[in-house]
Amino acid sequence: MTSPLHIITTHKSTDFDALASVVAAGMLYPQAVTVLPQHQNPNVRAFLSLHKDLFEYCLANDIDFSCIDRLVVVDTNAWSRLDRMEHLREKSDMEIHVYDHHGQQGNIVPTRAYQAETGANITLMLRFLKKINIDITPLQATLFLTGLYEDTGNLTFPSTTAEDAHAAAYLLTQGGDLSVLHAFLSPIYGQKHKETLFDMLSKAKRTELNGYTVSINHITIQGYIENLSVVLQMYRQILNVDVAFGIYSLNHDRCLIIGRGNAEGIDIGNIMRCLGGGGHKGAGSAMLHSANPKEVETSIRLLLGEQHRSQGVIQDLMTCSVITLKPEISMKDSRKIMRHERIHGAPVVDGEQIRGIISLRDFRKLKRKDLTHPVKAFMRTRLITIKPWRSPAYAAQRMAKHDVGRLPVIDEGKLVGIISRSDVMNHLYGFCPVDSPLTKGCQQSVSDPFDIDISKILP
Ligand SMILES: [Mn+2]
Repeated sequence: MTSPLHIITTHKSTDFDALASVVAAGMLYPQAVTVLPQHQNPNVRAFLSLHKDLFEYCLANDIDFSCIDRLVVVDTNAWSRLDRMEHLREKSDMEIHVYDHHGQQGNIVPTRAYQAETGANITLMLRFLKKINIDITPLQATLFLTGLYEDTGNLTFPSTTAEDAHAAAYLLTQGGDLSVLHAFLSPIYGQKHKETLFDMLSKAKRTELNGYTVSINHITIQGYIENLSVVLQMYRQILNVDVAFGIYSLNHDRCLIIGRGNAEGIDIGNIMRCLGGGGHKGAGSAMLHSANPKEVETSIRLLLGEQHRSQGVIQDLMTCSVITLKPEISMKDSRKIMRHERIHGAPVVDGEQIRGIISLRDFRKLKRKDLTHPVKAFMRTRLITIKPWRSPAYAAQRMAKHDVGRLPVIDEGKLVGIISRSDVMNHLYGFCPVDSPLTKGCQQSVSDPFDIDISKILP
């Protein structure tokens, strides 16, 4: 009779975060056997072959599945991401413990779930290691730090949390070695990678979508190349776009899609999940069978558009009832109106046509005698406007670039609203909800710190 068996496993294409999590789980479950997927990322494989004697593990084929009574899964919560574990799916006399940082999108039904949306899974594992006061060796600290840095892009991906940064600090105090880490994190980049990159660059297209720069590239790969994500990452950096997608046609009618990005409003992992893959906010991939690359590109564009809309558009943030001024009104009267309406600026409108914009800032250059002159003599006529379907991030970019505090919102040539710097900031930093009276009610918020106090100019 064989004794009951506890096993620990993780996802296919094992990366450093997954390997680190497996090792950490081994410390939490000292009786358990580690089962690694057959296929690991190349740099993880290099690490394992160098540290062979230090990590004991086996492959799924070596295991007698009938006697497993506890399965510990780390860094994923989907059966399809595990290597040859299908037999366990229907097993009823088995506990499942899941430690995962991928949000809710899995189909493993755990007996115990330990989930948190941390940038790296190892950060979550460390919570439990700290609780039971286990000592971490410098080697373990280095491996954990490698996983942490890989999954958070050296703590720069938008998914990075404060807990990740604390975990990094903790691992450094435990002897995590940054030079060892860099040796393993520096990507494997060979002749084939270089050719693929050059091929992609030669047909690179850069488009703008909802204020973000996007590049979607399709190429056919001959033979087998590991780690195409390295190529795509370089491609994104060289093109200097917010998001890049590589659609790679592979052998056997397969199509690999990789996405990389660093944009507040775009969740690459979400897009990949819609395509049947997975990932994080800044990075993700999907493997499709018999897909048409053109259609994949269309789907990506549609998903980007949808995501953008769910993030909020200017239309939802703008003030619709715009207080406008006539070109002939005197500066003195315009000031009275602005003071009465508690606004810092207003578009100058002639019929349906917007002619200019006047703000408190324009009063700075006034002399007392100028107050009787019409607004049109002092308004700014170089108009910086925005379309209602644009993103708040785009509005922020535009305001910063042109140094203006408000943008008239123009649709089909007509003024339909106005958006102020504080509306955008409130939205981006979540000071208050989109439809709160604070953001919705006031045209060009009164608390705009960049504008001047009118009482200082005029009595
Ligand atoms: Mn991970």
